[in-house]
Amino acid sequence: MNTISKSVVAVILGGGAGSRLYPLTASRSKPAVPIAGKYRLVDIPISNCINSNINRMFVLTQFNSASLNKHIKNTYHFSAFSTGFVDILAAEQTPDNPGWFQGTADAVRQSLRHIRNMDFEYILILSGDQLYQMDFGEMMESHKNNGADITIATIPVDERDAPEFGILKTDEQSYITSFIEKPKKELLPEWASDTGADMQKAGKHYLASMGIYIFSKQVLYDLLNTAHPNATDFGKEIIPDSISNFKVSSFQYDGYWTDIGNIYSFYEANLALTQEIPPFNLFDNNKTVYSRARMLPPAKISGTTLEKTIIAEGSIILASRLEQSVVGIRARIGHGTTIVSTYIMGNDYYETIEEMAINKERGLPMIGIGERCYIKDAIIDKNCRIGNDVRINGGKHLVNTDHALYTVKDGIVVVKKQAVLPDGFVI
Ligand code: ADQ
Ligand code: ADP
Repeated sequence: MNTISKSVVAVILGGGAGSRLYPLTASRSKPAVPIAGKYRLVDIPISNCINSNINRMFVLTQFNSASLNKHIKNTYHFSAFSTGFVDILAAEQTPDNPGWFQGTADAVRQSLRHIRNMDFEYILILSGDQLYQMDFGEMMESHKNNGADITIATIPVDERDAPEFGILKTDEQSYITSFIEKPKKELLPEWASDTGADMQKAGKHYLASMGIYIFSKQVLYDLLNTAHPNATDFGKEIIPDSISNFKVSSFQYDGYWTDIGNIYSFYEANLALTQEIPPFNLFDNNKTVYSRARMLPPAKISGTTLEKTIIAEGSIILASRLEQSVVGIRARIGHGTTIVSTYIMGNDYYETIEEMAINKERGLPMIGIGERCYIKDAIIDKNCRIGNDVRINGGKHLVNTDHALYTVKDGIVVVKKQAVLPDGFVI
């Protein structure tokens, strides 16, 4: 075990009530939401940890869904000679705590009883809904070299994004001198920083917290248990209150990093993977994104024009055209169908020929997407049955709605898990 894996334990914040990613989180916890055709959200922070030689991880989640358990159990195996593990800690009722995690700080506080007996010096706290590839070793070095109590990873952002984040200012030594959580637009002028010539040119004048923190162990205990025993949030309470009492340092990051916490940003980040040179690189020898090895057959495609499209293994595609789309594992798409700017999550299983025949008699469409459909600006959750001649025309002209079979959010149509859309259905 090298020094970083000995000294650091990572805590991945797997999500609160999960309402921002609804309906994808209707039946699964947020870390289990499928991304990029074959991964789950939680694979991103876990892979970043593994690639940074951090192999002790806790995933904090509000509820312990079957898909999250299965995924973690089947994916992250460490050898008997390693101390590595990925453990899920779901909010639990105890005699002195009746409820769920009240917020990020409360989630970590409640989990400390599981973590405290372990041997470590630093806790790395990560969000579960961000897409990025970062070497935490460099951040750890900076924390130690600066003699910091807390280090926050930061990234320059522009005026449009700044109100969504914690914004901070630093001195010449990169110590944080002030912090405001999600400032109103009117307040922004007084929060501008010198972010460097390139960033200024791109209009990125504000230094935002990435919600990635390193705490020295005792500092975190003191803050959560002694100084702020009732604080529920890092961004709203713990971090702003620490600035004047502790050495809080900024570690500025300049790679690709994006928040995928709501339907639109989740959709955009998935589709961005189809670009010729995507900002998030799945094809990197040194930064593997780990996921469950499924032993699926290769994708089988016939008669389809493919334009900027990712197709996961195990798919059977007979469609006419797929454009700027991500097609997940075991997806099935029928003849004559066109799919544009859509993320199809795929399926958990195949139907047999006999099952398809029985379902056809009953008038139930096959699992997957039928013939002559047109689907644009949509997310199709797992195991949907979309019949023939279905038309889903997403876009800003649609108003936000929540229907039994689908939800519309910011112009994106999300077809719910296992939904059955009969032949000729139109959205
Ligand atoms: P937000 O992302 O808005 O801002 P928050 O909603 O607290 O903050 O979520 C942080 C992470 O914790 C997310 O991954 C979320 O899913 C998870 N989480 C939230 N509540 C939880 C709970 N009760 N139990 C377990 N996990 C929970 C934060 C910071 C900002 C910073 C941005 C960067 O507060 O300062 O700029 O992150 O994205
Ligand atoms: P075993 O693997 O002996 O059956 P458990 O089922 O109790 O043990 O542990 C499951 C996982 O928990 C293992 O992968 C192990 O690495 C991990 N683990 C080890 N120490 C701790 C700890 N202190 N807290 C939480 N999980 C731990």
